[in-house]
Amino acid sequence: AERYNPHAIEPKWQEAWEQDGLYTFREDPAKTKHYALTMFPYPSGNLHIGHWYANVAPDARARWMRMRGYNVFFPMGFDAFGLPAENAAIKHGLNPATWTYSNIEHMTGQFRRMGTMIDWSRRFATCDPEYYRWNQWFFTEFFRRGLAYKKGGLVNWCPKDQTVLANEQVVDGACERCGTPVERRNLSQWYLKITDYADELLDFSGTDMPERVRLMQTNWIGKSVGAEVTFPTPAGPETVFTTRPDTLLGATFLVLAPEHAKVEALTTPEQAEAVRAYVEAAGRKTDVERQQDVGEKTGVFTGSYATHPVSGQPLPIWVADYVLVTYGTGSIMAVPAHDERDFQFARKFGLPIKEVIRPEGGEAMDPSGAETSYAGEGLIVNSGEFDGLPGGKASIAHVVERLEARGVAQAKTTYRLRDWLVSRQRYWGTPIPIVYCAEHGAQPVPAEQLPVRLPENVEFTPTGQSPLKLDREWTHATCPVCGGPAERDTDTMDTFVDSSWYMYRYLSPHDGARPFDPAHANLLPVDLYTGGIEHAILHLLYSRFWTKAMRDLGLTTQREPFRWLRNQGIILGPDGEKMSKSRGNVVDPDDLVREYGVDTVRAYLMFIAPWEVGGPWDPSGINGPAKWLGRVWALYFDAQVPGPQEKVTEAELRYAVHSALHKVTGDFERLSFNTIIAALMELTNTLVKAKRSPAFGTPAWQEALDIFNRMLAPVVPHIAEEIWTQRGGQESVHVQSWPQVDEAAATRDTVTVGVQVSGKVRGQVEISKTASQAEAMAAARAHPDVARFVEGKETVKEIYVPGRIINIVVK
Ligand code: ANZ
Repeated sequence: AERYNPHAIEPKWQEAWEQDGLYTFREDPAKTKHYALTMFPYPSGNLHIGHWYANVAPDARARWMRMRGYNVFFPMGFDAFGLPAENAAIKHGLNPATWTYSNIEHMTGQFRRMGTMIDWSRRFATCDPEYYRWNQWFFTEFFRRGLAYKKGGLVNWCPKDQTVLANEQVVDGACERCGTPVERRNLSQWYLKITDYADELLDFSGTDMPERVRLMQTNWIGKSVGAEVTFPTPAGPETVFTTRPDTLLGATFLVLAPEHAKVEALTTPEQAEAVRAYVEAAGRKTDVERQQDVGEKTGVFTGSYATHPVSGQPLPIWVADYVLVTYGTGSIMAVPAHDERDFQFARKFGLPIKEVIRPEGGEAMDPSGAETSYAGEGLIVNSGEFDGLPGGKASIAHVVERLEARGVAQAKTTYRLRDWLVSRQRYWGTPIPIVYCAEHGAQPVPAEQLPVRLPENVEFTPTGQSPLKLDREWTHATCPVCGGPAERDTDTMDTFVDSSWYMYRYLSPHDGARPFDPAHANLLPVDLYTGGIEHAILHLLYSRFWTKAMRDLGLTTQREPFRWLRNQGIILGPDGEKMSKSRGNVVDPDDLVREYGVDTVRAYLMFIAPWEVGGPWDPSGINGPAKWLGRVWALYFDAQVPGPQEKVTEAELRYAVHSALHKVTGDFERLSFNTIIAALMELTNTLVKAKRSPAFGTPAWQEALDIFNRMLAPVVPHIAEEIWTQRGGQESVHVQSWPQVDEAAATRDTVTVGVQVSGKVRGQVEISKTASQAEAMAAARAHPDVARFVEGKETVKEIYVPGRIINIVVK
């Protein structure tokens, strides 16, 4: 027979599947729906090995779900707005649209060659005006409800990309995209009110996400329960936020952020020069530098004092950059005995340290000798009427109650989460659908005038100004209220807006009347969403917010976009480093496909590592899957070698097939793709043996070939289809059902047990699972290699650990 040649079968089947519309989704009330979605790519030009790794395994699982009888919805599109298109277009002198759409065509072709069951009839790109029109529609709806608003203030500015960034796009003080340290600018920008949903976003009960993602989102939202306490000062009352109101009597000074509004008013003439110099120096530091715990604390005294609201003591007011203007109220009460930053600060500047929480049974703190603060639980001391009450982070409620009764404090919950800054000063994005009228202010563009299209002939080289400003014709608009002249907003939206709701658009990608057609809402939510973890607090948080906002607009009844989320790991270069062109360690999947064929690359990418972990690319590793498929081919198509030579019984063959089927079924369920390939390889070995055994040609043999063929279908769809057809299959193997495990055949009533003689392994015996000690010993002694070591010796002890080990100790 002919040898396995993937290049002879793969293009043929891809064409046939497409022609038959094999993967076109049709609604079917008789079946349970399954919406499987992999994060859509940015049309950068090429699918790299990471895309393959991210898409192949979810495709296998989607195919498996289909064989299990689900009506599987598996669409794909392109996340097409954003800076790379603009930068590439500037470099090549093209329009970003030209560059983007040609990449989309190329990458769709690459996806098709991957042999996925993606339904391409649902494809769209977020830069399609018929898509971004709905971004604009959402924006105007949000605006009407106060969920979108414009506000001035300090924002993050990337000097390289020449645009503002959302807080979520600043990682360690640098631009998430290009790594340039971010600057602060005072600008008026558009925000979406994600903070309205802070508490709801902390509730993960409706979505199964990896612990890591939940933790990152929880920390990002940063809910802190505490109190606000007000201190009289010469510049009026100053309120601070504290999570430890139980330490109020331990407050020995106040600290203001350098940008705090009261700094000037509180600074005495003697301190004016020092404070001015300090504030200026702090302004030159980045936020990260300021928050780093390493390095000496810095600060300066204002010369003024606040009054302690309980003790009436004067407390010096300092300015220090470890207090951030953007959190709480931008000022703190410092409790050096129980907060480490305050402790270091007090030590450095010789400020008093006063113990107010003492661990039960512990000794009093020595303020001059102590080396660190004490942040733990205990009893309140040195605090007058509060003495003896439990203190510590977990027991503030009763203290807050008392302080509230005295009118000194108020319970307060604070969040680290800030509203989502969505305006950008770049060209290639969704124009913000707002016009400004001299009389009527900011007005949303009426729905029937949407989309506000991006002007096409614009000089979009970044200048720090929105390129749309330069098109005077475009900026000119009419006020929807009075019909008078108005100016368009010239910013574009953050591209994370596009990806916040795209999973809904697949339901009706060309709907001209609404973002998506609720007639297909039964497809929601996404049942399994897969993709990288890098967007844990960007895309994955924003899309949860968007779903909740859509629900409040009455567009959906969903409260979460994804029922189940899993993240794949990363495939690294052979050097263990992240693949990148500059390192020269990039693997091109197109080259691999040309050499080995699609199915081998698919199998290898599932086999290479536990899918959720990832690992380094091993260039020689692909030979394993390549050889495996060659053996699979020979198994079905080569003539049998005459004469039985192996001892495989029908029962053993059935056991091998059904236990493998049982394992693979469970592994698909829990996304354990590498062990699926391993089990299929192992089963191949048994089948190759069985082909040269009495089991060949029996009903068990026929069953084995049929079941194995179906098991191959999700992972290596082309070779499986070829085998299926050549064996006489009429309809595609991909519309067959997943085989049923025969549980009786899948369990063996015998076990293989190792036999030791005086602790040394001498052989293995197969015995009944229910064998008695005597039966086990008899079987062991009958083994020739065991017999040699026990004969003529005195038996000291016989041990049988049922199902595991036999040990005969001799003298
Ligand atoms: C007094 C105190 C005593 C505090 C103590 C802590 C321990 P989380 O949990 O992160 O919300 N804080 C408040 N606003 C701040 C700001 N703008 N910049 C820097 N630090 C600020 O932190 C809340 C605690 O961080 C607050 O509770 C406050 O210090 C400080 F034994 O108040 B605490």
